[in-house]
Amino acid sequence: MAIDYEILTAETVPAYIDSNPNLAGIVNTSTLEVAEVGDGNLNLVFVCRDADGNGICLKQSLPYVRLVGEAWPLTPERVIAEARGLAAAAAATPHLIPAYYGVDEEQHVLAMENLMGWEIWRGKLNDGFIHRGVGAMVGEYVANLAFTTSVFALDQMEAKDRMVEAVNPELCRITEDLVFTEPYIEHDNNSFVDEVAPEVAALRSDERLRAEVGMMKYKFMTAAEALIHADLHTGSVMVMTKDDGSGDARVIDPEFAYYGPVGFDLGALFGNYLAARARAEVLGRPAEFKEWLAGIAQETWDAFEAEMRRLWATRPDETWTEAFLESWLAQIQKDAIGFGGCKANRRVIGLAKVSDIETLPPDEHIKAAAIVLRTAAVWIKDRNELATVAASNQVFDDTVTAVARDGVRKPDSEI
Ligand code: SR1
Ligand code: MG
Repeated sequence: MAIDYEILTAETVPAYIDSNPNLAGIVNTSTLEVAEVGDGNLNLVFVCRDADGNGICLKQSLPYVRLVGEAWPLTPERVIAEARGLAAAAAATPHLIPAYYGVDEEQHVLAMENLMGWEIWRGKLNDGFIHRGVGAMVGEYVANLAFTTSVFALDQMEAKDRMVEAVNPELCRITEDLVFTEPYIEHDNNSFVDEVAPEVAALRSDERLRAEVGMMKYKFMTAAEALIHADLHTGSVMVMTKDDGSGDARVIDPEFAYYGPVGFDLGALFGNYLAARARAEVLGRPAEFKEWLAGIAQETWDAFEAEMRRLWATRPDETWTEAFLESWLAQIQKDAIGFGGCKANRRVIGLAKVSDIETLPPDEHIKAAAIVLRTAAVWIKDRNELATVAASNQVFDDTVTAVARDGVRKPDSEI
């Protein structure tokens, strides 16, 4: 593959910073320590710290999917979508994202605060750490990003301009394929152990489920409600523990950002909470951790709803009435449950799995996979009847009970 821009390395980063006037004065490059820490699926990430303790983080888009290699080309222009997502969040919730230092569109590099001492939420959930308040913070982030970029807040012409400018087809196609299509068909990107195959077969032969997944995909592809993060899993949230013992959060990585359904961001969180809950269940984590985790989706929803109600009072256009808000919130909650199911299934069956499930010992892995897939299937099919996060949590509890009682599906089993 011919690459027409310089791919950074830990060795070349100091000179790159020196050559970029926008980055002058943030760190002392003569004492800079640089480490490439990208453990995501797409990019290079360099965390840098100088001898005085000042930091910067550079993220560079490769012209292909890092997880797969040059065989899967992908536009490095995605860095512009990420810059757009960061800028919108900086305007709406600056306290919930890293400080943003700008984008280099030629070298496809984004510069931001080095969140020193912060850690990826997924890893902390995997290890059984409680960060109280973080669920609410991500709900607050989703509401503010959604409201401030939607027709609820913007002039109708500006909203259309922003929607056009934020079209992100290559990244959306990844989600369309990996989340909504591939898990439900035979595809080379899928993989799962033999013991999970009967659970996957049950999903694939469920015509109603397939139709409802199609409805969710259709909404993802057509409902341009607001600028959404569009990849808001627990690996896109960094956390730390504050001095008072509560948690703090920063949302990162909005390179999939586009105008899409608001429920998709909440669903991404719900689907990943589901994976974390399944892990906690099969590992028999302490009750305090499991109880906190059991309440996290509700905490996120409650914060989202409260923030939307607060922001609603600022809307300039009285077309959007109080009664409209009630209907809209009810619809978003149903969408979030359905999208949550779609996001969970792909992480068990398709490409780009999650460590919550993948790092479990074999027997626990199989049980957790079954819990996730069965819960997710009900969320997708029955989202309109479930209607609330509380009801979706009950589906999880019932599924845990059923898997403990009956075991996982065997080939040709009737469960
Ligand atoms: C080929 S990219 C795989 C996944 O990584 C990103 O984090 C998104 O979740 C995407 O679906
Ligand atoms: Mg990402």
